[in-house]
Amino acid sequence: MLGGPAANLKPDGYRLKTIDGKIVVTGSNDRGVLYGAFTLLRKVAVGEPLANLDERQEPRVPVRWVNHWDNLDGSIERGYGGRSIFWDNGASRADLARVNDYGRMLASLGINGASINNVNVNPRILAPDFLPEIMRIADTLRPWGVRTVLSVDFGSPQKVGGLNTFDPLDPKVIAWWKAKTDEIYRAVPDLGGFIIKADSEGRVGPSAYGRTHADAANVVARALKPHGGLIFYRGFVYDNKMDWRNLKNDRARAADDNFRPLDGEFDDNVVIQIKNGPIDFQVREPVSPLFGTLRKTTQAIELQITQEYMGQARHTVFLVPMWKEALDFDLRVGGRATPVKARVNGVVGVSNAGLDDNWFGNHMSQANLYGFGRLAWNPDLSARQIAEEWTRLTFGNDPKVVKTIADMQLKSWRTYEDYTGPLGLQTLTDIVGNHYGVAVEASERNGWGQWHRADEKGVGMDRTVATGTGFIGQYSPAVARMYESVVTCPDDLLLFMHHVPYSHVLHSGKTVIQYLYDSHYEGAEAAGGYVREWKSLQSRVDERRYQEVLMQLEYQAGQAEVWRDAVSNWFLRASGIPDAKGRVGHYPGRMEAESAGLDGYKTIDVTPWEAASGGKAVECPAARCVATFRYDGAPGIYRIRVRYFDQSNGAAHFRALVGGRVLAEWTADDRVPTRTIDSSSSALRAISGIMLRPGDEIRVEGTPDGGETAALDYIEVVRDEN
Ligand code: GCW
Repeated sequence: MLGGPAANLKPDGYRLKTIDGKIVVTGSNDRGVLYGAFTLLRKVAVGEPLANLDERQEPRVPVRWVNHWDNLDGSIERGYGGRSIFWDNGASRADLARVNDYGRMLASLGINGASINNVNVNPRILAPDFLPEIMRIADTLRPWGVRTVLSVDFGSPQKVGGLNTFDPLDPKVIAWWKAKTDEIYRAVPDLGGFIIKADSEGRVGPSAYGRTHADAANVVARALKPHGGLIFYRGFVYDNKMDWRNLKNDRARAADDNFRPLDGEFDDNVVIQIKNGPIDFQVREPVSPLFGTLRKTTQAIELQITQEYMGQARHTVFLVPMWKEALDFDLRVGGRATPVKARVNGVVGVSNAGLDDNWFGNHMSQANLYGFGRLAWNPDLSARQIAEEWTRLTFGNDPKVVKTIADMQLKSWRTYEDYTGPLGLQTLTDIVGNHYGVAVEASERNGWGQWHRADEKGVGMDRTVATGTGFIGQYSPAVARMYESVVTCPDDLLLFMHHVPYSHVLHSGKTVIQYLYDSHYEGAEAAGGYVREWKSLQSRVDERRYQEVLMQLEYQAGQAEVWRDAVSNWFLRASGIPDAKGRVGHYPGRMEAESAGLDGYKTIDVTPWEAASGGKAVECPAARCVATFRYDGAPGIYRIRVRYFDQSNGAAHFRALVGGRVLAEWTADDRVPTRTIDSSSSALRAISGIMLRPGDEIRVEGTPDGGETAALDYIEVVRDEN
């Protein structure tokens, strides 16, 4: 039964109450009633008792939005779940059924707005003839209480308006924004507002006219004001052509340096949208100091649901524990308890769901949208509660399933950090390329400012006030004191804040270099453990999803080894300090392809060298090539692991044989973000239960296809655990 408006509830709040055996849902507005109904459904699904319900729920913040980085051609920037649900070929998608489903999913989480186009804006979004396309999408989202929001280009007055300027103080420009905004609101009266990325990564902004971000935000804010619209102006402003040789330069400073002087100059419907960390959605960052700096400006936190630097939905990484750390972080403003969650009026998530059945390209990644919505509503929920709820709603209430999946999700961020960038190194990925595979030096010696400054003596960015970039001084005195000293700086952020020798001893008692080795082995081991844990759920999870998740986890475990070997070898070479446990550089059972008998295959150097074992691989320049390995170990039953390369520009074919008998054949047709032989294309095929005797010949045959050269890295003969 649905009741009418309830008094004393914040907008979107609701109440659930059992009265005379009936459940009454009352809401402060339509949305509240809808949210109450969804909460009731959730309670039914997870098996909560309904007999004596009496619950009031109110959202912590009024703005709970998702952002999409969808391009009008249907592609998605940093999207891993297929093509856009909104756009296709320059117009709204003919069939918007998935937008309707998406709106329902958002409503079930209490999310009340969605921006539907990339912050790297195609200015056509504001062209007069494009308005019907926006209306179709807004009409589809509206029944779910989801307001449509548009990303707009700050140069629009010139690019679509035909003016000769976009100077925010020019009366023609002011009039243009007003007229354009009025026109949009006539078509979409409940539009949430606009998002602007200006003066950032090649987008135009107020700097073109020597104006400030406040001038820029306010001109748009004033056009939105009569309609109740908000402008979300992104704090993600930095110089991507910074001189890396200057040790005082620091991208982490940028947001605070840019916006601190403007506090108090923004109109009241301007919201500064600040990424959780000062760099860019890395696996570990401190919170942005800007959350503490702005006192007279409304702010929102921007979290990234899409797993750009977090394994791109090929790795299971549950982000709720990370987001909670950011939301709970105490900024100590004015010496008083000031958690980030108390400073923000909005929580925004970069969602990038796509047309794939599972929305994100990986079943487990859906938990991140779920968790985002739940935290946006109530940041005090525990990560475990969210993980368990999601698992129950997604895979059912079998206690073993719930525990196994929730446990895996809850440790997955730490695991990923362990093998991709511990101690505050940030994600050691290819930051100038696909942001996916490992490339330790990709962040150095360029203008992007994601430096970690590793050399033969030490590692880490000195961001101290005393000797470094001064970034730490942007925090309140209490927080700055904690980070400024290596004695009190937490190990997890040590290399984000300090440059130390490899022999520096952490609070844990380990040296930095040994921690780097150990964490990579532990992370890879944990990723391998997920496969075993998942296998214990066979027949408890439906077969299709069981197999799909199994494949994903096996792949992740294989990639974790690539990361482990690449990062640990890179630091071994840089530091010259061996692994105290003797693992790095020693791989029992491994036989390099470049040392095998090669028929047709040619040895090549791989770039970066750490992406392949021994820095080399073999590739096939002919129609078919063969690599022959001789087994010399003890007789027994073994697993043969073939590490090969699977790029996106072909589907090479492989066969593995022992003594002329075919053990396995496969086609390398995985979806990976690279066309070259590197860590992103590194792939693993494991063949179990193989009887081997000394002197046996193991042959791997490769047949290239398209641009893919059937390249091989190594094979490993290991004891079979099955
Ligand atoms: O993390 C970076 C991404 C860009 C993105 C940018 C931003 C939309 O690599 O793809 O652009 O951040 O947040 O604006």
